Amino acid sequence: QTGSPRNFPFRCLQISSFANTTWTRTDGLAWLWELQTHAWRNGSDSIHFLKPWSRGNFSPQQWEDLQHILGVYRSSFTRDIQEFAIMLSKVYPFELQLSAGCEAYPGNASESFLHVAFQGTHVVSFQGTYWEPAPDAPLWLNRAIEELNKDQGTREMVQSLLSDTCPQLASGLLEAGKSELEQQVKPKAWLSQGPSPGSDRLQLECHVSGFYPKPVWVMWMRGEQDQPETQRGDVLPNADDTWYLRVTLDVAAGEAAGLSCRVKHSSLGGQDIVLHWDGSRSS
Ligand code: ELG
Repeated sequence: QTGSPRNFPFRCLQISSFANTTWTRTDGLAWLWELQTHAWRNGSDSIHFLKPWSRGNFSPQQWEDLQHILGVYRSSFTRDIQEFAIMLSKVYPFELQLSAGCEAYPGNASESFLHVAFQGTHVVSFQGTYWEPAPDAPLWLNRAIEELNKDQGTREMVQSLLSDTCPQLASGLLEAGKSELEQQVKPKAWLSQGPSPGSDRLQLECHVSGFYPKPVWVMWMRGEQDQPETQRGDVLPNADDTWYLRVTLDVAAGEAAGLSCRVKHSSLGGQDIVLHWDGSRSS
């Protein structure tokens, strides 16, 4: 996309595991769109910067302050939840996941969110100035939410983190990381033969790797004709912020000749990659 203004959400994730009354851990990570920018490991006092621009436009003092707030929060959260677990007789082990963040829009507008999941199901959100149960949250949660809402100091801190700190950090990151976010990395593609799906049948594999951003189109073709039997795997992450995809086609051994794999990606500027199956390699 050229020139069209786009939005890149900034997401902070918290993963808290409560194994039993004594063993717990909490990890945090932050993403700007598809790129991980920060990591905050359980034992660590400091937030780890994963990109040269992860500081955004925050001063060292602002990072100190934020790290301090989050450090206090992490230990209070763990203690709170252990207390709730007793009060609500919640059975270990359980997982809590938080997803919080914001997205800046053209002008000065921005939108923030904070959602909490218990055992993988959305149960609580922060809306405006209060914690609120999710529409179909279990009733036992209301007790916890009532308690949480009594702490005005915490509500005010959450509100200011969501409505001030988050958009400021996100826009600074966006400015500093823009070229990396908007970069285009071309895929490499290659063909191979998969495990035989049956007698006289072949599995043709087309591998596409190293591309950025994520959207990609890959099809097995006969000439100009899409092969609708094409099976697309999941787009999987490589370790270097690029993506990988495998696309397969099961065919009768005699029909493999004349097939090709076509790759369309924004980095290729309309010059699709086309790889032809070499009939002599198989059967
Ligand atoms: N408050 C100390 O989530 C998500 C980012 C939140 C950052 C807010 C940080 C505020 C904080 O650390 C804890 O509060 C005391 O000290 C504050 C100043 O540092 C203020 O003076 C405050 O008034 C004072 O009370 C406070 O202990 C807080 O409760 C920590 C955890 C808050 C929280 N709880 C939470 C609970 C979140 C999601 C779901 C649940 C219930 C789930 C139940 C499952 C069993």
